[in-house]
Amino acid sequence: MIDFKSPSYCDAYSRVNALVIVGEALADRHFRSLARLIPDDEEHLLRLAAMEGRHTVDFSSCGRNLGVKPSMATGKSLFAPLERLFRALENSRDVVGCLVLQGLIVECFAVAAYRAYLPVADPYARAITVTVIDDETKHLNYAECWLQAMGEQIHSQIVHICEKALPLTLSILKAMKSDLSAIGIDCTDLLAFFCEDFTQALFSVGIPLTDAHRLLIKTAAVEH
Ligand code: PL3
Ligand code: FE2
Ligand code: FE2
Repeated sequence: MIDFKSPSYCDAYSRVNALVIVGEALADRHFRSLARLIPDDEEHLLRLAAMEGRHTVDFSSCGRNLGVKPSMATGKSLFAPLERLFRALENSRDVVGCLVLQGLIVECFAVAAYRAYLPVADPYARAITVTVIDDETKHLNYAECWLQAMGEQIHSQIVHICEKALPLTLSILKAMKSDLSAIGIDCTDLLAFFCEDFTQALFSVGIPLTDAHRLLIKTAAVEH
C-alpha cells in the first residue's frame, strides 16, 4: 500500500509532477508551432494543443490535491535539451523532424509513463490519467497518419531525428529513475511500454521492424 502523504512520496512527487507539467506545457507550445507549419491541419492541431493545455491544468491539480508544490526548476532543466532540439527543427522549418520529436517520441514517452503510473496513482490522479492516456493516443495517431502519408522518401529523415532525440528522452528517464521508483512506478515497465509503442509507431509509418529495433538498441548502447 502506497502512503501518498509520506514525506518521501511527496518529495519525489514534487519533481515528477513538475516534469509532467513542463512536458505538457511544451506539448501545448509544440502543437501550436505545428499548426503554423502545417496550415492544412491548423484547426485540428490547435485542438490538440488545447488538449495539452488541459493536461497541464489537470496534472497541476493532481499535485495540489496531494498538497504538493511542483518543483518547476527540475522539470524545466530536464526538458531543456529536447526543447532546444525542437526549436532548432522549427527554425529550419523541418516539419518531419518536429512531428517525429513531439508526435512520435514525446507522445510515446507520455503514453508509456502514464500507463506505468496508472496502477500506482492515487484515485484522484488515476481518473485524470485514464483520460489523458486516451488523448495522448490521439496525438500519436495524428503524427503516425501524417508521416505515413508522406511515404518512404522521409524514412531516413525519421531515423536521423530519432538518433538525435531518443538519447535525450532516455536521459530524462534516467535522471528521474529514483523519483519515479519512489512513487511506485516500475521503470522497467515504463521502458518496455515505450519500446512496444515506439516500435509499433515506427512500423505504422512504414519503417521496417528490424530498423526500429536497431534504433532502440543503438540508443541503449550509446547510453551505457
Ligand atoms: C505529451 O502530451 C506530454 C508529454 C509529457 C511527458 C512527461 C513524462 C513524465 C514521466 C513521468 C510520469 C509519471 C506520471 C506522474 C503523473 C503526475
Ligand atoms: Fe498531453
Ligand atoms: Fe500529447
